[in-house]
Amino acid sequence: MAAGAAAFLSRTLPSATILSPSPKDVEMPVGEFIDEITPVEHFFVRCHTLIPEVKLGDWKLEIAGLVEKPITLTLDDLKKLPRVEMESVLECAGNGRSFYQPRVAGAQWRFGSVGNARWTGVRLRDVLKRAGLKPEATQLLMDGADVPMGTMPKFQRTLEVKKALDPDTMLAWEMNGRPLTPDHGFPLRVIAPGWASDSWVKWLTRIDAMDHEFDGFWMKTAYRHPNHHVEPGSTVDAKDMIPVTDLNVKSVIATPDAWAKPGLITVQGVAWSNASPVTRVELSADGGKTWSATKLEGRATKYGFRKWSYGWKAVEGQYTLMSKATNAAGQAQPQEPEWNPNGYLYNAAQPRPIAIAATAPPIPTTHDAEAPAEPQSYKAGCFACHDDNMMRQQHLTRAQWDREVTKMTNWGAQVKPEQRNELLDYLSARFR
Ligand SMILES: Nc1nc2c(c(=O)[nH]1)N[C@H]1C(S)=C(S)[C@@H](COP(=O)(O)O)O[C@H]1N2
Ligand SMILES: [Mo]
Repeated sequence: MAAGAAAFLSRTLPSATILSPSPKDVEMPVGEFIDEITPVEHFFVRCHTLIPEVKLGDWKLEIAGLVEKPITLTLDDLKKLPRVEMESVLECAGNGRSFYQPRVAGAQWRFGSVGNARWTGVRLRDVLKRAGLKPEATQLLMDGADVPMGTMPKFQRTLEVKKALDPDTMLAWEMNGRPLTPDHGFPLRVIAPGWASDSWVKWLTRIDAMDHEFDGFWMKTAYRHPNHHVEPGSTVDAKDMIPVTDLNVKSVIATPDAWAKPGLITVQGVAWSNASPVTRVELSADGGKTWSATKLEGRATKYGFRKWSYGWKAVEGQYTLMSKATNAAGQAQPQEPEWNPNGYLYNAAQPRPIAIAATAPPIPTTHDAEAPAEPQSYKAGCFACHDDNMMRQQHLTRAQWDREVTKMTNWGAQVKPEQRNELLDYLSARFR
């Protein structure tokens, strides 16, 4: 079922799958996972807000808080510091969320909220040196030019000073040799290599040195996962929820997808990891019972995509392909996903059903669930910030929709108390 839908999406939308047109959430279909460097036009986009139109002439970066000397820098000032270039994977913490069972609310990413780019900019520690961090500074509050929608809290995140001073952590103005596009944070963004991209703040305008972690929504509630194994579907004590930092080792099969003709097939894709590079990628054609080593190809970089391929002599039949990467630290992709309440850091070796046959199987069609007539509160309440796409991907229970509606009304969605029940009936009947 899921693989059929994937095949459908990658055959009809060659370069991008739109999860939400506005705020812009776009993912890269699996077929594009063949380049070591992801072209900007295929690169996923994740925004919690509308994309701000920043004019370079008005833009500046302020550094304040627990510093010896607060400073303001223009892009030209930054360009006078030693220039660095580095390749690094950028992956959303929620990548793969749609595969968790039970379902978890949020953008239903499949494989593609990840890409690898070459970033040009300066070391964050060289910039901080200009202002002089006070010894008590432990966290940096990163603020961008984006403006929240409704009454949702501003996207602000603290980055640990320890990570900020790592020589690999950067502020970048170029992506693949071109100025950042507005989608990706023009004119300046944080590069926190090896960490999930919630720490890669876009449209950066201000850094405040602090002696504690920021307690706003995007730090205190979002981007946290349990510090221990939890049973799928269970709730977790807030004190056991820790910030998402390091990425998990992971791989994707780019081709073949869903169907191929019998014969010698090159199975290929990419793998990536955290600060510990990928050392091995294995492939299974029998759903994870037996594994064979694939060939690592291309360049080995600390934080980038590593290409791999495998020559598979395939005869007619139905198979389940899986790829599994291991890094230098010995971390490997598990066969069972590590379920967590916010659906972060999915890295299970994902089963990919494939038909080996002389002709292509028919493309499956999907139908909406039977739903009651649309209540007025649906468009009035949800469409100020979303459209059908965002709701359609969710598949939530009534209790989960209840929590989402509470979150959204707290952020300014206009749903009258007397409309709440009919809205919940509608959402849970149509988008279950
Ligand atoms: N200012 C700001 N920075 C942000 C975000 C945002 O909404 N606002 N989204 C974050 C998240 S959750 C992700 S996954 C990445 C996405 O980066 P991209 O759109 O360049 O792929 O940006 C991060 N930086
Ligand atoms: Mo994200």
